[in-house]
Amino acid sequence: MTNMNEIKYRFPDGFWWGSAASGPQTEGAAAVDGKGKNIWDHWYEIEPNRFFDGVGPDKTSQFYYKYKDDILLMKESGHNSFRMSIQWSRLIPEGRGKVNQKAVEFYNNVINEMIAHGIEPFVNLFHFDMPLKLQEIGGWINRETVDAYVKYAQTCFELFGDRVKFWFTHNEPIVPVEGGYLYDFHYPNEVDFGKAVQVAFHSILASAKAIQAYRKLKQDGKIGIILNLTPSYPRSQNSADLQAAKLADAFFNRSFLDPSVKGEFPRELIQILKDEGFLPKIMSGDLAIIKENTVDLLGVNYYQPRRVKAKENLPNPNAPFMPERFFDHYEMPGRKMNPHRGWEIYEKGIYDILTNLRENYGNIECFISENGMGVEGEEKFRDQNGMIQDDYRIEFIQEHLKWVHKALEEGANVKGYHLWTFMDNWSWSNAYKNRYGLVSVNLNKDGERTIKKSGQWFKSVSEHNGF
Ligand code: BGP
Repeated sequence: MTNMNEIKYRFPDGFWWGSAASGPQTEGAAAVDGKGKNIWDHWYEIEPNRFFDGVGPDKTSQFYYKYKDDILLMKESGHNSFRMSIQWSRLIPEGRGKVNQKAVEFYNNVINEMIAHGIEPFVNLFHFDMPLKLQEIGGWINRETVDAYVKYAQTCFELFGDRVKFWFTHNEPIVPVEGGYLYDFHYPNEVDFGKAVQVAFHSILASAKAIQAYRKLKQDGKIGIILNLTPSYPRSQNSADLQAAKLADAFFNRSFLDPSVKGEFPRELIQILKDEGFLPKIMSGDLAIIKENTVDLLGVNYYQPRRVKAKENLPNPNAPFMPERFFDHYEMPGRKMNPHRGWEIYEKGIYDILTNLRENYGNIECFISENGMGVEGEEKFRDQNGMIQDDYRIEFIQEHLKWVHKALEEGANVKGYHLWTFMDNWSWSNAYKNRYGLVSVNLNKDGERTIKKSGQWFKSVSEHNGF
C-alpha cells in the first residue's frame, strides 16, 4: 500500500472519495413495507428471462436490511462520501399521492448513519425507476409525470434537505430514452424516435423544475444532474468522419449537457428534429424554465468512448428513424476492451471530458460520479484468506485517476471520484453477472460481504489523498 513519501498523484484537500449506487440495484425488499412497484419489478414479473440467470430486482444486495453494516464497510473502504438514490416508488408508492412513512424512516436512518460515520450523502432522485402507476399513463411521455416528479423531488428536499447538501435530479437521463424507446433494453421497450424525443424533453424540463423548486426552499446546498458522457471520436480527420462524430456528440452528449449547463439545446439537433418532423411538444414558458434553472454542479459518469465514422451506405428511408441515420459505429482496430461488458476501455476519455467542460462549459464544477469495471467470475480470484485479488480493478481505477489528475493540474474544476460501485449489485439486465464492487457479495451465503483488494487499496488512496 502507498506510503506518504511515495505519492506521485496527489489530489486537492477535500477531494470526494467514494462510490455510487442506486436504490433499485441495492435495497432489495422490493415488495416490503409499503413499497409500490416500479417498471423493473413489473418487467421482471412479465419477462423474467430478460434478466441474467432469471435474477430480478427483489434479489438485490439487501441494503434495506443491512445498511448499518454496509455503512461500516464504506468507512473501512475509505469513503468520505457516497451516492445513493431514493426510490420514488418506495417513498411515494403510486408515484403521486400518499407518502410512505416506512420509507421516510428508512431513508432518514440511512442518511443519519452515513453522517454519523463522516460520510457525506450525495442523493440522486431518479435512477431509471419509474413508478409503475406513472408508466401506465405513459411515464415521461405524459406531462403529468413531470408534475408528479417535481412534487416527489420537493418532498425529498423537505424531508431530507436539512442534512443532504448534494442533490441530483437524474442519473443518466438519456439511458431510459435509449433503452425504453430506441434500443430495447429498458421497459417499455418500444422503438419510436418521436416518443424518445418527448421523453428526453420532459426529463430535462423535470430536472429544471426540480432545480427551481430546490432553490425556492433556500436550503444552502447544491443541485446538479448526473450524465453519462461518451466522448465521440471520429475514425479519421476527414470532414465526413468529423461531421459524423459531431452529430453523434449532439445526440448522445450535448442533448442533455447543453440544456443542463447552458440552458439551451444544441442548434444542430434542433435543426434535425425540425427537418425530420420530430420536435417535441413544448408548452409556453418551458424553454424559459430550462434557461433559468441550470445546474450548480455536474456528475460525470464515464465508462467508454463512442467511435464513429461517416455512413458507408445510404440509410434505408423506410427503416424507423434512429440517430444512426447520421453515422456508423466504428470498431477501432487494437482498441482495449473489457470483454465481460463488451465496453472499450479508454482512460484518456475521462480527461477529454473534463477538458471539454473546462473549455466549453464555463469550467462548471463537476466530479466523477461513476467509472468502473464489471467483471464476470470474480470468485476465481478469491485467495485462501477469502479476499478477492482484483488487481485489474486497481489498475483500471488508477489509470483513470492519472488522467483526472492531469486534468486537475490543467485547471479542471473536478471535486471528486466515485467508483461504480460500493458492493457488487444487481444490474438492469445483467443482474449479478458482472461484479463492480469494492466489496464482494456472496449470494449463496445470504449476501455475505467481504472487502476486495481494491477496497483496501481505495482506502489507502482516500487516506493519502493520492497514490
Ligand atoms: C450505469 C448506471 C448504473 C450501472 C452502471 C454499470 O449506466 O448508472 O446503474 O448499472 O452503468 O452498467 P451495467 O450494470 O449495465 O453493467
